[in-house]
Amino acid sequence: MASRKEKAKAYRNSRNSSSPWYSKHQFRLSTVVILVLALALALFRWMNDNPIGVYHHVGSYVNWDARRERVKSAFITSWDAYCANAWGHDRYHPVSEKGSQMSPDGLGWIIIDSLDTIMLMNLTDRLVEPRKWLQRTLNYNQDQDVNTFEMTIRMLGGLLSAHYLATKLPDASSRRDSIYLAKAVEVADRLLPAYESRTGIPYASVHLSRAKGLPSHSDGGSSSTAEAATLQLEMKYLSYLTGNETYWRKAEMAMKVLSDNHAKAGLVPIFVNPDSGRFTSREIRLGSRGDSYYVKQFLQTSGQEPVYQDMWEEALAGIEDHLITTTKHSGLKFVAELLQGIGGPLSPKMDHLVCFLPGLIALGATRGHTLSKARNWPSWSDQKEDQIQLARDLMKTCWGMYVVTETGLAPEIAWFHANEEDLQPAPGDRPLATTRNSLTAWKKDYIVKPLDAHNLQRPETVESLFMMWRITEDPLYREWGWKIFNAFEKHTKISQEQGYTSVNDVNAIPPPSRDNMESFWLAETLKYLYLLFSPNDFIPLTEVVFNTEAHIFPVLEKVKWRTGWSRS
Ligand code: DMJ
Repeated sequence: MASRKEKAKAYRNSRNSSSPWYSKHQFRLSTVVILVLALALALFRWMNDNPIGVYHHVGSYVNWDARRERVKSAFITSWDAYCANAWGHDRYHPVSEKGSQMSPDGLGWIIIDSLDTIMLMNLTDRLVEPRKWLQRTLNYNQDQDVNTFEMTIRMLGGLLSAHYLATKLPDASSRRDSIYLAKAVEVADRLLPAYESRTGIPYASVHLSRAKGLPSHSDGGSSSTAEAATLQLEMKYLSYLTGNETYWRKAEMAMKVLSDNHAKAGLVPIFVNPDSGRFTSREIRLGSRGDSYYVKQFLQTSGQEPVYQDMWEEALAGIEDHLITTTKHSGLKFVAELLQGIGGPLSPKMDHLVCFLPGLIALGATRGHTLSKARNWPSWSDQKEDQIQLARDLMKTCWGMYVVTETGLAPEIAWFHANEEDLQPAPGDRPLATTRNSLTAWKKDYIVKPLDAHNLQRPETVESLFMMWRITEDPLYREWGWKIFNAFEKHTKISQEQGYTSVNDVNAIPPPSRDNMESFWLAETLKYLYLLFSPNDFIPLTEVVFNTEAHIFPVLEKVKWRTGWSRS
C-alpha cells in the first residue's frame, strides 16, 4: 500500500499534469480574491477610522426634505411637551415634567425665544396660545434684575424676529399683527437704563420695575465685552422699524468706546468697565464672554458702514496670528485662549461656544453669497481664499468635538494636546502641522475633562454647518449636521411626551440627564438644523442677518442713520 505522503504527491502530480491551466488560473484567482479582501478590509478600516465621513454621501441620493421633516418633528415634540408640562414657565424640566420661573411672574423666555422657529416651520396653529399669552399675561413690571445681554438677544431679538417673519406668513391677519413690535418696544424701553453708565457701555444687568442699570455683582462690576458689543443688531433694527433713533445711538455708542481702547491686533479682552470704558482684564478668548462681534453689523446695513468691516478684518488677522494653533497628533487647527493677553502663553482649550466662528468667517468672506459666485468677483483675493480654508479647518475641529465622544455629542469644552512650543508666543509665522484625518489620531488630541463633559444642546456647530453649507455648497456639512441631529435624537430624547433634555456626560451611555431643556434648543439648534436641510433659497443669507440667538432680521437697505463716528 502507498503511504499518505506518496498518495498526496500522486494527487498533486495528477492535478499538475491533467490541468496546468486550472492551476495557473487558480493561483491568479486566489491572488485577486486576497487582494480584493485586503482592499475591502482597508476600506472598512479607513471608513471606521475616518472621521470626515465623505463616503456617506458619495454617489448616494439623500432625501433632504425628509430629514428636514424629522427636525420639524423634534421641534414639535419639544414644544408640545413644554406646552403640556410647563406652559408659561421660563424653564422646562422634561424629566420631572414641570416648569420653573426666573422672575416672580415669569418672562416667557421659552415662549418668546421659540416664536420665529414656529413661524419658520409653518406651524401657525401653534402661535395662537403664545399670542394670547403675550397679550394677556406678559408683564415686564416685575421686581427683578435681568441680564441686559440675554434680555436683548432672546426677548427683544425673539420679538423683532417674530415681527419680521409674521410679515411673510401666508395669512393676512398675521401679517398685520402688531403685538410683537409693541412688546419689543416695551422690552427695549425697560432695557434703556442699562445704557446710563458714564461711557454708554451697558451695565451687565437692569432692574425691570425700578428702571435702573446695575453693574455686575461679580467681575468688579465689569460688563462682558461680547455682551456690550452684541446688542447693536436688535437696537438698530428697532430704530429702523419705529423711526426712533434713541435705540440706535445708545447701542452704537458702546462700539465707539470699545474701539477707542485700541485693542492690540483688534483682539478685545473679555471684560470692560462701563464707567471708565477701559478693559479690566488681559484675558482674550472667543468662547464664553468673548463670543460675538462685528461682521453682522456690517452686513445688517448692507455694507454701508465700512468701519465694521475694518474692525472685523483686523480682529480676524489677530485671531489667525495669536490664537490659532494645531493639535499634536492630527494637526487640527483650533482657537486657543490667551489668559494673560497677547505675548502670554496659549491655553489649549476651546469652548463649544467658539464654533460659531467657522460660519462667521465664511459669512464675512463672501457676505453670504456662494463661494462659487464670490470667486468671480474682481475683489476676490488669495486672502479671502485663505479665510475660507481657515473656516473649513475650524469647522472640522468643531465636528471633531462630536465624533470623538461615545455619544457623538460635543462636550461644553474641549482641551487639546498641542506641542509645547506651539503654545508659547512666537513672533512671525510658525508652520502649522499637516492634518491627519484618522479617528485614532483625533481621539488622542481631544481631552474631555469630567467637569466639561456636559452637553447643553448648544447650537454653535450646527449654526456654522448651516452657513458653511450655504456658502461652500459642500454636502459634507449637511451630512455632519444629520449625524449630530441623530446623536441628539438617540441620547437626549426622553420620550414623546417629555421631549428632549441637556445631558451631563457625553462619554457615558446612556448619558445622565440634566433635566433641563434650554430655550436655545428651540430658538437655535433645531432652527439651524431645519435650515441646513432646507432648500437654499429658503431664508437666503444675502437677505437676512441672524442675531446671536438665531433670531432673524432683514438686511436693511435704506437706513437713515450712520455710525456717526470713525476709528481714532
Ligand atoms: C445662546 O444664548 C446664544 O447663542 C449666545 O450667543 C451664546 N450662548 C447661547 C447658546 O449656546
